[in-house]
Amino acid sequence: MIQDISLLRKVVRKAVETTTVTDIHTHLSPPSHGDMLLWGVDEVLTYHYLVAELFIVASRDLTYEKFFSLPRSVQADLVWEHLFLKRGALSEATRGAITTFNRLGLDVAGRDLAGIRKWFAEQDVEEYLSKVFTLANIYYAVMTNSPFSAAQVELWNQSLPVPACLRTSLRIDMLFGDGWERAAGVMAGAGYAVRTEPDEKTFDEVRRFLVDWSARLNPVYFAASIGPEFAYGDDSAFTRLVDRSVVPAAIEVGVPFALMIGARRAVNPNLRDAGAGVGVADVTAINALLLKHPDAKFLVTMLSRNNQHELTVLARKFRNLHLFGCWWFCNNPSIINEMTRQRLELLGTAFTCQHSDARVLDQLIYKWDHTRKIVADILVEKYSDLFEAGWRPAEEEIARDARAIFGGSFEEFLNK
Ligand code: RAT
Ligand code: ZN
Repeated sequence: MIQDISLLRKVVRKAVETTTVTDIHTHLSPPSHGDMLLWGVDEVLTYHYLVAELFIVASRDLTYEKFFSLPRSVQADLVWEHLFLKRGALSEATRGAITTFNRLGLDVAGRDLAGIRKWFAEQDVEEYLSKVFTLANIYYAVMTNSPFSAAQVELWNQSLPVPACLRTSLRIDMLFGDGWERAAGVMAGAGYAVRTEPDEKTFDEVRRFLVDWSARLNPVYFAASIGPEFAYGDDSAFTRLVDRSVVPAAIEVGVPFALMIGARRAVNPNLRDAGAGVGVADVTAINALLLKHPDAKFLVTMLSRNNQHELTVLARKFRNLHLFGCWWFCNNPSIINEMTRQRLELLGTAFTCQHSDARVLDQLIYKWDHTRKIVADILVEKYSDLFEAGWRPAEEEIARDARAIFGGSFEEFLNK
C-alpha cells in the first residue's frame, strides 16, 4: 500500500500516462482499404474541425466552393496560413495538430511545413499505423463500418486483411429518418424482402440483414448518430425499427447498441462535413428505451454539454447503460475536465472517459495525449482526497482504475 502522498501522486500520474487505451469510436480504416484510411499532414490540417475554424477568419474571397475545389495540399496551406501563422493556434483542434507533429519528432518550433510534408512522404502506411498505435498506446480502435455504403461493401467483399488493432462496428444511421428509402433499396438489392412502406416481414428482414452483416464483420456494437429531436416510445418508424429489428438483432448477436445523440446535421450545409452543430436532446427518451429493453445493452454519448448531468444520473440507475466519450464539441479540455469529474463522482469508474473519433490516423496521438493529461490531474486529486480520508491504495489498484475508465469498464460491460 502506498503510504506517502507525493509517491501516490506520481503513481497515479504514471498509471494514466501508461495505461492502454481501448478507443471505442473512430472513423479509421485498415490500410488495405486504400484511400479510405486518411493519414498524413494534409489530412491532419484539413480535418473538418479545422475547416470550420478556417472559415470563421478567412476573407470572404475564399468561398466555400472555391476552397473545396482546391487540391488537398492547397487547402492545407490555407489552414496553416490562417490558423497557425496569422494567429495563435490556441483552439483544441489547432493545438492538436501541433501536439501530433511534435510527438512524431517533427520540427514544429521551426514552423517547417515543407519539412513535415517531406517526412510524411517517406512513411510506409503499415509501419506508420503501428507507430501511431504505439505512441498513443492503444490496444485497439473501433472503426465505423456502414453496410449501406456501396464503396465500403465492395471493399469488405474482397476480404482484405484487417490488422488486429482495428475492430469493426456496424453503423446503421441510414435505417432512420431520411436515409430509410436508400437503406431499404440497399437491403432489397441484396435480396432481403424489405419494402419502403414497412410490413411485418420488413422488420424481420432488417433484423436478418443486421445479423448477417454481423456474421461477416463481427462488430463490437451497432451504432447510430441521432439528432437532438431524438424521441422513442411513440409510433414512429424509429421506434418500430429499434424495437422490432435493431434491438432483437443486437441481442441475438450479443452486442450493445450505441447511440450518439445531439448532432444537428448541416446547420451550415456549405461547410459540408464541417457544417454540423449541436442541439439539446431529451434524456427521458433514453430512459424509456432502457426500461423497455432491459435485456439489451446501450452505449450512449451525447453532444450537448447541457445533457451531460442528466445523462450521468440516468447511468446510475441502469445496468444496461454505459456512457462513453466526450464527443466532438465536448472534446475540449474544459468540458472533458467537467464531464470526467461529474462521471467519476456519480459513477465511480463505471464509464469510458473518452473516445477519439479520429478521422485521420495521426489524430489518435493528440486526442489521447490531451485527454490523458486532463484525466491524470483529476485522478491525482481524487486519489489524494481518498488518501486524506485515510485510505491507502496499492499501485496495482491505481493501474486497474486508470485502465477501467480508458477501456477496462467497457470490456466488462461487453462481457456482463
Ligand atoms: O466527430 C466527428 O468527426 C463527426 O463528424 C462525426 O463523425 C461523428 O463523430 C459521427 O460519428 O457521426
Ligand atoms: Zn464519429
